[in-house]
Amino acid sequence: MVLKAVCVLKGTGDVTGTVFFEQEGDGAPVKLSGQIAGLAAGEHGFHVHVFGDNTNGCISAGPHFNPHKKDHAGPNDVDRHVGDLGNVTAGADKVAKIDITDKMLSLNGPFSIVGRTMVIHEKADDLGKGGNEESLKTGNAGSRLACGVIGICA
Ligand SMILES: *[C@@H]1O[C@H](CO)[C@@H](O)[C@H](O)[C@H]1NC(C)=O
Ligand SMILES: [Cu+2]
Ligand SMILES: [Zn+2]
Repeated sequence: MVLKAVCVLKGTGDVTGTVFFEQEGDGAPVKLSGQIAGLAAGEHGFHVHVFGDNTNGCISAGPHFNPHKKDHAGPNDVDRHVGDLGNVTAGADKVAKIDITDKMLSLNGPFSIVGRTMVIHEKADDLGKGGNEESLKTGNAGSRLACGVIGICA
């Protein structure tokens, strides 16, 4: 059973972050905490992408983690990508505090996010409500500012 995981996010610019994950057991919600710094003030899309591959930077992480073949949506939608966590909001200090509890993510079982990549984006995620095709894939969240692989920790 994996109870704790961590992700250190880095990119080609100033954005850096650390996200901690905790799950009390398989089937329990996952609690995310931590912070991401160096962001423009405002909302930034935040997702789990399918591959734990950063060989060519964050682009190698591939699309959103979507094992159930759904359209992109928001974290409170029943039909969504497993990786859809919506937005985090940076303040005037350029820091976004992460405090998310998610019922669809898991650190265990066949749809575990361990070994996949967290990505923080340039723009706000429109949660699939943008009215165009890209909205149903990426939420129009723009480029990938920083990313990191989710790893097991003590
Ligand atoms: C971004 O996601 C957050 C969290 O799900 C949501 O509250 C907010 O409305 C979203 N922003 C946009 C522009 O859709
Ligand atoms: Cu993303
Ligand atoms: Zn998505």
